[in-house]
Amino acid sequence: MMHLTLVSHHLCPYVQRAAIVSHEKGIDFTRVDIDLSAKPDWFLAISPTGKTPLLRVRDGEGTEHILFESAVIAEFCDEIAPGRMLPDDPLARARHRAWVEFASGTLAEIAGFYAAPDAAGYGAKVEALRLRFARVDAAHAGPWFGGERFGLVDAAFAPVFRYLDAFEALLGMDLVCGLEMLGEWRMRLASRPSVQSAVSPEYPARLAEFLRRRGSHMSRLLGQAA
Ligand SMILES: N[C@@H](CCC(=O)N[C@@H](CS)C(=O)NCC(=O)O)C(=O)O
Repeated sequence: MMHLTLVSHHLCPYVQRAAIVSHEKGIDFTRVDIDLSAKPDWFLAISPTGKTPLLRVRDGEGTEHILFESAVIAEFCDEIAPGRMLPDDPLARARHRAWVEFASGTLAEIAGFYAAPDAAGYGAKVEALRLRFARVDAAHAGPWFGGERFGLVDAAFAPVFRYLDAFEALLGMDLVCGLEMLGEWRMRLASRPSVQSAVSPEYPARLAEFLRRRGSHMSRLLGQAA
């Protein structure tokens, strides 16, 4: 019997993927949140990248194994419990992995968006993000990304869409206007229990505070909106 500890940060979107997949697969884990601005020594000693999520896996013999990279952790959680969140067909599976990677790239664009120092950089990120959302809208089958089964691509995009909820609530900004299918997928994801439980009830307030303190163009817009 394995014991899993997910080393996390309360705002980290990559951690949410691992939490969503674990919940979907009925896998129990202990969650330990750390402060990424003052990383504990024990974390730095075991983490090759210094990033969350990190999964500590204690196997049946008591030996600890360290897994890092959210996409790898999500696939591991998928593989250790019955049912599959990736398609069986190799081509479809490869395609889904590519869209998980696309979700990671979208999270990186979002980080660039909320950290953009000026209006020009901010505007460029808005355009880049709109293009990405149009791409994923065209690739999405419905009701979930790959069709009838909730999968790893759904788990990867749920944290992306959670940011959109915050941008809408705080700035009245709609980055997916006109993309009807994507809008429905997003709402379906928001009401999924695994997605809801991947963050704490304090998440929206913490994220708003984080965005306000970036010293970025978005921080200034949030200051004006307050
Ligand atoms: N490619 C990594 C990205 C993880 C990542 O960027 N985590 C952020 C928090 S959301 C982090 O730990 N940042 C701390 C740092 O870079 O020092 C993954 O998918 O797990």
